[in-house]
Amino acid sequence: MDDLRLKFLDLISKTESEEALEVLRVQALGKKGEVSLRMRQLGQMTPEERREQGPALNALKDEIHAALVAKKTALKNKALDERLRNEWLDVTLPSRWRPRGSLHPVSQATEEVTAIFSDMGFSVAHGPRIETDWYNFDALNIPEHHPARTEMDTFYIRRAEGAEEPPRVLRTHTSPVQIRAMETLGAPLRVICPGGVYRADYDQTHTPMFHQVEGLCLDTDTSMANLKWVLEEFARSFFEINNIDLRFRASHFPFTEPSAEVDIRCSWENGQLKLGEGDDWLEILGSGMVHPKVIQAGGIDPDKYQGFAFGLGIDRIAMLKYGIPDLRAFFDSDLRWLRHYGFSALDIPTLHRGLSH
Ligand code: 2U9
Repeated sequence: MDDLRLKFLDLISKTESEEALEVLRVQALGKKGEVSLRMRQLGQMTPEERREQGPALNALKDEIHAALVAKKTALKNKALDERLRNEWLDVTLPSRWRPRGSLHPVSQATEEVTAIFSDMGFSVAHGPRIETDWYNFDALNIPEHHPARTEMDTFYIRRAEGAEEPPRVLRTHTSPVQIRAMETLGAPLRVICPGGVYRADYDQTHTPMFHQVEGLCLDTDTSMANLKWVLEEFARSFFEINNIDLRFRASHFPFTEPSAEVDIRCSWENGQLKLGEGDDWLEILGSGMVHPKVIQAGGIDPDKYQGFAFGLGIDRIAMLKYGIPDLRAFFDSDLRWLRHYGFSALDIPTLHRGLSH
């Protein structure tokens, strides 16, 4: 019995894993284990022998069991110590200083345009990209069969045969958002509406989805002079050049009367575009005094309020400002392009810090 005791206590003390410890337990105390076998032999002994051997065997069984439990606890503690040594984290280390992602030039330009117009007292409004043809066309003085409906290469939403609901389109401009703003906010009103718009057109300078910012200012005493000042101030701030020169060219849009397209003075030297100098002109936006029928459609009295509106392509002015040559790359999701032309998400444009520095 002493041999058995020494053997198992020695084996248990040398064991290095919980699995090996379990094998030892079965070997000693399991049904067919060596200690259990001895217990079973008690039956064949004389009563005197049994009286002597019985308690000794029970004590051996308890001792081995206690050694197994103690060793198991020691192994568990050792494993925990090991994990604590390896799996540590220094929470006092500084966080990664540069985010991996970057802002798309369209997002950056939208933020910059918004900062400029916010400073002039314009609020920002958003609206649905799927619109009824009333909000997209009729309310903007573009009646059925008006050529502008086809000129805008409209995507129509398919309707069930004999459907009752009005025809719906992917908005071709953000103008419907301004109709909705007139309905909900009333006049006086200063609002800009940035967002994606859709036209069925695809070549080097057109994509079927692009981005616009449109602006609307309604009051009792607004004129073309206010429009000119606002757009000049905008161009100076956005392109970050002081000697900006704009040219207002008479044009025609159904929603404004009179209407003007606006060009910016520029020069092209060795393929390099410079704004504010030279003898060339580059078209950057469209504008005009809002047509009385459009003010009426927005639920506002055109005899009391008048105002101006303008619209510009964000993708286009982003290309001009950041020197991006191809519009289609805007929508390719090419990570190398995004890394090259993207902006830091932490550089939020503000007028006092400089918009894009
Ligand atoms: C309301 C009243 C008037 C918005 C305007 C333009 C002129 C214009 C183009 C610029 C480039 C579209 O992205 S583009 O192709 N836009 O020329 N947009 S006036 O006039 C409005 C809008 C809403 C209620």
